[in-house]
Amino acid sequence: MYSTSQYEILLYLILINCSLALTFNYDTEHAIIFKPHVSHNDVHHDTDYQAFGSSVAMIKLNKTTRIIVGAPKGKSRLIKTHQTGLAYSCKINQDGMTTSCKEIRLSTRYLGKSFKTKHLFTSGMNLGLNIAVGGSNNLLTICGHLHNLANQPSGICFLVSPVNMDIIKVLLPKSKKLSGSNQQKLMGKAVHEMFGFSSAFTRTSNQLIFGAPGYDIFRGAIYTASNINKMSPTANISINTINEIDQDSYFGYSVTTGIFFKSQSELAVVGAPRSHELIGQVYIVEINQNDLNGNVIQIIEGHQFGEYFGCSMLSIDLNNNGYDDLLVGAPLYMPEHNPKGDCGRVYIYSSNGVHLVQSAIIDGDSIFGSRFGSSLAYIGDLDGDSFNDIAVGAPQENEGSGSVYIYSARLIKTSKKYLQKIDSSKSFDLLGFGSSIYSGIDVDNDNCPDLLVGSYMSDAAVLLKCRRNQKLIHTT
Ligand SMILES: [Ca+2]
Ligand SMILES: [Ca+2]
Ligand SMILES: [Ca+2]
Repeated sequence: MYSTSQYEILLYLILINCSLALTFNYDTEHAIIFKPHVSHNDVHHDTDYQAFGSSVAMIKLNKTTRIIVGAPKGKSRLIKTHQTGLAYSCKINQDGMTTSCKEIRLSTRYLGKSFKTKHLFTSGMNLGLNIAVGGSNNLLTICGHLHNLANQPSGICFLVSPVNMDIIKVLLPKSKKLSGSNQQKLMGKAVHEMFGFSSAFTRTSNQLIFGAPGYDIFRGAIYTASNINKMSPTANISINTINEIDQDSYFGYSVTTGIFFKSQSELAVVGAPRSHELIGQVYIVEINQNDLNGNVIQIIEGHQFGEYFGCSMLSIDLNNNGYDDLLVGAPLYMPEHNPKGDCGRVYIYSSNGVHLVQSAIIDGDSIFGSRFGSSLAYIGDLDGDSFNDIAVGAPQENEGSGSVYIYSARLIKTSKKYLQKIDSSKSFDLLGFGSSIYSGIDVDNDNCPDLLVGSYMSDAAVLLKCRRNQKLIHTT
């Protein structure tokens, strides 16, 4: 037993080390799971794998949230061409627990006679593998990077109004001759340009950046579409390449944009995970609306042969210094102590106003085969310290079930410990959980953004609601 004075000292020690704080985490017990719609009259069968969850997004219209899920291997009920892929719009039913997902009926009525429907949708185009949300009107891009018509580079994206799901613009790569032929060949096989494999809306102007990692035998390129708000079914599109990049670099595998430097201009960030002899590179380039070689502002090199540096990226101000920081995923990174490989890692670069310099590294639990860093997302401020926080996907962790790690950005530099790990093998028994992540939208209007996670190997997407959590936290 403690004497009174001893008890007071003990209580004092507890109080100086801990404080009562309002924190948040994600509620795995009441997760809401979305699956693609399958009806008895349908051409679908339960066994038809759709890769539903390869991409996820949310759009808030008034107070209602649309959950968007891409299924690039699915068969469209609305488009007669075999297996184009598709995107679903999902909702939570009134009971608050069950869900329904319907194919997004992409309407071509706005396009008039500019395009024939049969030319817009081609078999095996992987529609829905890449979905992005942005622009001043919260528009949606849905891409099919393997869309293919004769004598045309491959890939197509649709700019879609989320209100009525009309296609308001068709975005196509430029039909221009490359080294004498549009039909590029490698080892006797045609090589796709893969326009729309990645895409990003600019924040400060109404432009779109698209990655085309297959361009010129996988040298890769980016395209910029301007005037996306103009009432026209097409956009001005320009291509930017980088002269120094070798073939097979996959420049354009991932794209994002950010304001990193004192100039305050918004720059494009382009991942090239196979460049520099498989070390991988990330290029910071000016967004250019002329068909030019890109003006490179900074190149960030990968660190390890084959780590797939630049596979995923996220640009967000983590340290509140007014400049965006850059997170770069390297999901095939192999630590020295675990030579089995594919543990994955995320590198964080912060700006001093002039350059981006490496400021931290996160590894998750460094589990063999987990592919930590395959996906990255901004999640808002989860722990209430006024710094932005992040989620990192490790979709192959625990023999393919997958996990999502939640980090407080402020704590990354010092502890590297995550706030929460959402482990599919413990909570949902889904496969490929964490292949895609989207947040920043508050679905249930409780002032805390909720988390949507794709689980493409199980044809599922999981909505995890943010939950208030009052507890003692250590402050020293
Ligand atoms: Ca910053
Ligand atoms: Ca925070
Ligand atoms: Ca919420």
